[in-house]
Amino acid sequence: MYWNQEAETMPREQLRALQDSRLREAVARAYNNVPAYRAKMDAAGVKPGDVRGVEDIERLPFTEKTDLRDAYPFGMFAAPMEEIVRIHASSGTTGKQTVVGYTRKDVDIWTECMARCMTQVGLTSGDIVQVSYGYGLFTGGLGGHYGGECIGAATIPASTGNTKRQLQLLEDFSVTGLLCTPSYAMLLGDAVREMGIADKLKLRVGVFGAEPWTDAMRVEIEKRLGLQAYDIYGLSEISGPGVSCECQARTGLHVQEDHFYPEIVHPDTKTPLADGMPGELVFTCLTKEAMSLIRYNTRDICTLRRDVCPCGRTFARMGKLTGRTDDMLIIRGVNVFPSQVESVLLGVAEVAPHYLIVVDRVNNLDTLEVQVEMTEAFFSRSDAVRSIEALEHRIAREIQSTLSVAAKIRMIGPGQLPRSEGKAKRVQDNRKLV
Ligand code: DLL
Repeated sequence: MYWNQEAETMPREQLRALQDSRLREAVARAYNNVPAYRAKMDAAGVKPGDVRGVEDIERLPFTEKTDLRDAYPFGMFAAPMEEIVRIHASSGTTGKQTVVGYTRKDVDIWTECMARCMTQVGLTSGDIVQVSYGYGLFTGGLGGHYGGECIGAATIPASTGNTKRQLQLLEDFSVTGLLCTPSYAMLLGDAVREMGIADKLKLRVGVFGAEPWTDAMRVEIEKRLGLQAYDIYGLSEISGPGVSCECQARTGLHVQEDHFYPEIVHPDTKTPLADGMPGELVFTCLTKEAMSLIRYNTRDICTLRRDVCPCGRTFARMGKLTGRTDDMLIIRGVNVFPSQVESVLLGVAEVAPHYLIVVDRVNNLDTLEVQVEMTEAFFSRSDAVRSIEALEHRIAREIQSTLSVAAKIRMIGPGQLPRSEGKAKRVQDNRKLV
């Protein structure tokens, strides 16, 4: 395992030189190994030799989530399958997943990034770390797991769910570090209160991410669990958790800039914005082998700053995310696009294509309700009333299996949902996050 901790405090000129040479390699790898990139770059009239370094990055075309969808499943891979050692996936804009691959070196670098994040929030080999992110295609569980092991912490692969067992592990194993989504941390915190076990816990550090959360939520989580809570960011396309994370100074999330080059661009014009201006966050993967992501538009909105942090790290810092410019919802840490719900509904003959997705937060847990109109034909059937419940269950099961998220389905009479003359309003998000 190579763990380049010095990189984190490298003078910025030195970092820039490293980024320049890595960018040249990344662009050449993409152009030579991924036909979709070659076509994009050819269309933009730019050849790998034209990119001398970061100063020329604006000449390169952007990559979008739809590019990954179009290349489903492996079309964006830049390494042969013999070199791929891991595959993860996350929700795409349609029913198809966004698939990501890793070579052994990619997994090592991801691990290193996670290890850095965990180190910068104060976790060490003396800690007992419970990873309560989901293990599976979602990157949270395994990302946290490898990071924990890398720093030498005793790492517990608790995964999600079964709150009672989670609390038992926290208490019996004297867990000191907790990794999970902030909403799950709130839920655990509430359960700790209810059971009156707060004084039995040894928790001191929490590393929470995968969904937006506010500073008000941080205060609540810290109170309930008796720990210091830190924000961690990442996305599967770029590697997973650990693309950036707060340090103990908590003045922004340090981007692992020796591996991921960040830009902020204007949401409409896509022109780069100065530090401090909010816009879409774009990443170029500088070292990734299995997948070359050049100027990948995350659609996440935040700011960047590049002054030196009180902690001494020189890596740029992202502000907390304030939203997204696409319609992706994050419900209990699961990415959900309204179009995925729509495609499930379109496959059900008894319902009309009129629906409303209502997202709420009840007892600190996100809830998803889908209101959908029945067709006239179904509604006028003599057994309609008796069949509604079964239909609601069938749709809920279908949504659970396609989107991996629980939904309550509510059947509405034909013509009952408000119609819009312009863009249909499909989503009502009642959560107050910012
Ligand atoms: O959520 C990876 C991850 C796992 C990050 C565990 C942190 C901790 P995806 O499922 O691909 O990957 O979702 C990525 O989630 O584009 C953001 O919109 C959102 N997101 C991730 N971290 C944060 C955060 C993982 N700290 C998408 N704050 C991203 C706000 C976040 N939103």
